[in-house]
Amino acid sequence: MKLELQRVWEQVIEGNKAGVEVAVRAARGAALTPEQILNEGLIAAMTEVGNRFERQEFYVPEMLVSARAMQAGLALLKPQLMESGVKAVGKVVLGTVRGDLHDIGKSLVGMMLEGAGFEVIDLGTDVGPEKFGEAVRTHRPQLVGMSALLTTTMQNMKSTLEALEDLGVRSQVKVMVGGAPVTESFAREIGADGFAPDASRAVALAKSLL
Ligand code: B1M
Repeated sequence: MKLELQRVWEQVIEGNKAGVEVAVRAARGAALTPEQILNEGLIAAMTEVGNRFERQEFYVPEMLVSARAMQAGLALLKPQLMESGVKAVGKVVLGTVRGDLHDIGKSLVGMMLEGAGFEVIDLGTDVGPEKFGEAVRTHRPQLVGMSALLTTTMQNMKSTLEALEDLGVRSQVKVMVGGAPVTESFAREIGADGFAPDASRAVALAKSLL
């Protein structure tokens, strides 16, 4: 791994927000692309944080400081990750499902969708089925995007889809799902219209669903 990327990786693991900012700027200065810094630096580090959590070398506070540090790096990359000057191609209501507080992946998906010209209404985290339904009625999007990071909360994607049916708005929108434990077959099983494993493929999927 390039030294600059190694530095980004280390600073996220250490949860050093200021250190991540310095390292991301240095990586940009060394002509590394935003995608390289994101995938091989920031995201790779969060994967390692998760592994350490599983091995009980890290606990929730360490995960949290690493997440904050990663978000600081992400904020610096945001302008470059977003393509500029693209007209609104569609509207997406996006959120992390009920019971789930993980927001980095969802925010990244939102950022990339905005960059590709979508208007994104980000409902945040811990979004219940009724709130998704209400947002569809109010904002009339073409797409609904749900994110889940826990095997327990991914089940709430199904209840959200059911709520959209009950409210009579399911046929008005295409629903896409994603998040670490979510798979293509799970998406099919619950009746979603599509699944994407990462943010750039979420953009491609959103475009194809329109
Ligand atoms: Co949590 N956590 N966490 N955590 N956390 C995981 C998810 C875990 C895998 C860690 C582990 O054990 N290895 C594990 C889940 C196990 C499981 O369910 N099988 C776990 C656990 C157990 C927990 C708690 C229960 C811990 C506890 O309290 N005992 C707790 C739950 C809280 C809750 O939500 N109710 C918890 C808490 C937290 C923090 C709050 C400390 C923090 C989140 C902070 C925040 O988001 N602001 C946190 C973190 C940081 C993680 C890890 C380390 C990193 C997640 C992350 O941000 N990844 C994570 C381990 C891991 O994933 N390796 C872990 C980077 C991000 C860019 O990737 O979110 O996957 P990701 O998003 C990707 C794709 O999935 C996809 O695109 C994104 C970009 O490529 N994608 C979509 C995501 N959403 C999409 C939507 C789409 C399409 C694609 O369409 C709409």
